[in-house]
Amino acid sequence: MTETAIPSPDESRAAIADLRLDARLFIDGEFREAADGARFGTVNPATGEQLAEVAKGSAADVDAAVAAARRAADDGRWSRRNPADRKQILVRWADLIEASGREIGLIETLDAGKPITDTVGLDVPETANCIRWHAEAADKLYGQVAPAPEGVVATITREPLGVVGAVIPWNYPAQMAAWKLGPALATGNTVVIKPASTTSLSLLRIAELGREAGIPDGVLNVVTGPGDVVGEAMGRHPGIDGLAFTGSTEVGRHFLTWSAESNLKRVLLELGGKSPQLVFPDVTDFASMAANAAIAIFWNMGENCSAGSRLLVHRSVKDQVLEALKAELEQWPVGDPLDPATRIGAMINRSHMEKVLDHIELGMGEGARVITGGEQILRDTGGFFIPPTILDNVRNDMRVAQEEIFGPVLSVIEFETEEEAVRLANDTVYGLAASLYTRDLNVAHRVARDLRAGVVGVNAYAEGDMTTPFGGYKLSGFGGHDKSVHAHDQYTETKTTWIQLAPRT
Ligand code: TAP
Repeated sequence: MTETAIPSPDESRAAIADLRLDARLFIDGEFREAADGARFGTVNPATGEQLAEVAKGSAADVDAAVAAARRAADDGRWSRRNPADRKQILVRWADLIEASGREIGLIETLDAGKPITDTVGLDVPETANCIRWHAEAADKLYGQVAPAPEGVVATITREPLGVVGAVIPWNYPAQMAAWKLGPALATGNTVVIKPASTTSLSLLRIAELGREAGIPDGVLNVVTGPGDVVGEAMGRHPGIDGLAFTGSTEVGRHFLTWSAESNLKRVLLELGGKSPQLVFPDVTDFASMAANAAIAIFWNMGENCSAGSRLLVHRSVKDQVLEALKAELEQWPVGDPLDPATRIGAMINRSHMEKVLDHIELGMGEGARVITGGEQILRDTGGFFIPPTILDNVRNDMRVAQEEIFGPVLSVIEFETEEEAVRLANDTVYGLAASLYTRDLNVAHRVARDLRAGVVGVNAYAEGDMTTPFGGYKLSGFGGHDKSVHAHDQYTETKTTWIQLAPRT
């Protein structure tokens, strides 16, 4: 992986002047307007100004994309291709994405308000890395031969589902696309993918690079447009064999219903969270703990499904923990996402910012005390900025401790015993991630085992890497995992072939 230098604000501004944003649908290898010619405007959340006019797809466009994907699935132009060729094309695609790191990162920063240091330095490299990782597995995963009786050869092989639909969120637009596209394409599926309406642009550029890399027409199709139109049409479509969704639990449930009411397509859901961070009394390196805890909740403006939004702290160390967190936050400047020093950019849009501010008010009404942040700042920019906010005196039964806020808001809750900490941590409808801080190996292993969460970090905020699966328990997920070879399983069917051999004559 080559490292891309983060552009200076002047370099970014010069690049913006040269940006070519194609905001049309990408179907059957070409850009085209929506069937009815409709478009919708998107806004740069750091300035409140209009950024682009994006094609507003409809059910007719979903039909066209699924038809193209179906033709490509049926004629085997991708699924029956030598897996080594598929690998080569996808690796080339990853290389092109990496080489366009500054451009794609800039697009995401403008579209989503994310700091340029994160988009260019993390999100785009991770997008390329994800596609490359799955591509490289394409010609390395074997089928099985079953221990069948004499005279029989029984093989167990994996075959692509066919046409995969993906509906993805706005918080990591390119990366979430890669988490679906990498394994779905590496295993030979064709795909129809819908980005979030607020953040369609980077995926369209990535799809264009896919064509340049040699992905055949019809194999990768992008339909932009509103979730309740395009997303629902995909969820109900009889021509889609599997549907991978990342977003809210509420919308995720609909996909299960639509699957049940249509063709029983396989549904994979990666949903919300209210993840706990547990700090035990034997912690001594408060600075390191606070640095990790801050990343867990404030990275990406807290717009992160695995955000560690509940800090469960042993009563005896609470003061030190809060002091360390306040000191850590001095290194988290909020502001212009184009400034490489910025660590907290803008919230995705005005309505989401208002929802987050309402939650802060709600928490105060429930008895919480704001010890830092709590209000919109930088109003004169026209953008939607909320600084890191810490709410003290929270009880786990308050709404701020139970509802996913999806913003830079940390609720601090005290505990006395290990049992109580585990009980509070698990007292949530979600179960995506958790982190715990202790120097005692016994506590670490006991608690990690007791936590009902799909990803547990010990002495770190950790989601693992491409080699480890990502997904949640309870209302945080359903049907499978993103990343690792586990993701390959979910985009494939299992086939048994039972071959009866004639006896030797
Ligand atoms: P969702 O509404 O769930 O949006 C996620 C994706 O689903 C987007 O592509 C969206 O399209 C689409 N969608 C929306 N309504 C749909 C519908 N009725 N039928 C089919 N597809 C639909 O999430 P959001 O509005 O972006 O955020 C709401 C909350 O969801 C957040 O506050 C947060 O709690 C949670 N969320 C979680 C995650 C993760 S990573 N788990 C990510 C984002 C949001 P449009 O963009 O066109 O609406």
